[in-house]
Amino acid sequence: MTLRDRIADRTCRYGVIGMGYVGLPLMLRFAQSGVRVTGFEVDDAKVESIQAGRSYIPDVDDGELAREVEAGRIDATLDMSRLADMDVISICVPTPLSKSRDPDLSYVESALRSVESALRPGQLIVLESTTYPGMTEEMLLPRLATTGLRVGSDFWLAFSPERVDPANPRFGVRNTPKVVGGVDEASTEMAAAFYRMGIEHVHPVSSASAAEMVKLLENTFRSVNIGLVNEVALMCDRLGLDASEVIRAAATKPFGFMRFEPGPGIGGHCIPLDPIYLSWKLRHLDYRARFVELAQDVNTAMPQYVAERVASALNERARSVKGSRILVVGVAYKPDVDDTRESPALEVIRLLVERGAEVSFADPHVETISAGGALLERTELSQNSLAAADCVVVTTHHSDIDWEAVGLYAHLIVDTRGAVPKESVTGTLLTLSGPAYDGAKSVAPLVMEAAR
Ligand code: SAJ
Repeated sequence: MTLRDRIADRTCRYGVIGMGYVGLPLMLRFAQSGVRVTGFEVDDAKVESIQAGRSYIPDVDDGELAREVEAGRIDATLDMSRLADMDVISICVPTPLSKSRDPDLSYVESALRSVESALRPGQLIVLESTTYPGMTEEMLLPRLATTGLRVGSDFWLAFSPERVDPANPRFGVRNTPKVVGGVDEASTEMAAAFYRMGIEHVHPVSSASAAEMVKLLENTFRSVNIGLVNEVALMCDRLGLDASEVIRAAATKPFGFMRFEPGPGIGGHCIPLDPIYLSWKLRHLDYRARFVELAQDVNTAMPQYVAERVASALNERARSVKGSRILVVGVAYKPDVDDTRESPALEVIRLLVERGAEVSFADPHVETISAGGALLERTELSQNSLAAADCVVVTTHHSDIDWEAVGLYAHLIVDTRGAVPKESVTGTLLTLSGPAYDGAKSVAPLVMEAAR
């Protein structure tokens, strides 16, 4: 039977290297579409968890996973030699940045060594890890070709960007269109045929490099637009305007505008890193990706701006940062996730600790963080913890936080997310830009009376 036949009758064996926030949802999706899936890992805790039907990814439901494990459609292993039994292999390992902010391809290298030694005729290999345009063709193909097998006939090789959006209630693997691009036409077709088994819409492009560039465009688009609105906040502050009000009003335009929100910087595993893969590659082609680099400059400078805004807010109340008790509310990199990777809140905390503040944090999704070299346990968000703080800094606007209570009990708030409703504020509120709002001089007396 050919691979096309095995795809057509869903008897193909599917291997996913890397059971993380990309690999595990992919495994579940294809198991639920009737394919036998094996997860390959270097972390035995993950293997044990999957074998026990327990998910460690919030977007992957335990019950659904357990059903597929019990049905024998999902298993997991540390044994990379079993890749030889797979007909299709997706590589879903991290592609972080090195300390020198260059692409760190060590995880892909490691996975590639395993794939190379297991490669046999009839296999489709797909890289899903975000990388620079050209990597599949320039690095993976030559290595796999050393086996003597011919791409496009003995085996197939493609790139397909992951489009996982953690905590997104609407879009998951099944209904997020999947872009695929092969190193040749046969590989594109084979990859498209495979992904169509579990994903509603597959969008083939002409090459693996095009598919790699699609992903980088998507995330650079976000990074640049977030950088733009962050700069709008810096400009509005100098103009004495509230950037959120301006952006909210601009967003009433029903065409030709797309709303982004200023914040304390950008976090997560995609947006802060992916654009750097693009600028890194273009530098090797003697081209400076100016928008990418400018957006990085603006976005990475936001935590410093927030720390300075806190310092001047305290100064207005004759307090120095040094010795002030500061409660940071929300440390995950975006709302309603428990992930703190690259979270700008951690940089804000580090900067405030560096200035001598006594910093604590509250976040219903995160129990401990390492910031400024210390391990911090979370503080419960309560009337007492809010009232005890000289300044409350809002850095992540989780939907399950009582923002009215923050407005009611905090004396001084620097809200970088526009999360605290003004009408609830009894003390002083600063957003990312514009003048302070003094709740004590407005409706607040009634609210304060009610709170007593
Ligand atoms: N952010 C802002 N202002 C905004 C939007 C985001 O400051 O207007 C910040 C967030 O707080 C966060 C960072 O940027 O710290 C990244 O936010 P994100 O919404 O882009 O969230 P991610 O990193 O989970 O991005 C994922 C991406 N998915 C993949 O790369 C596969 C991205 O492509 C999605 O567009 C994004 O989810 C999404 O749609 O939410």
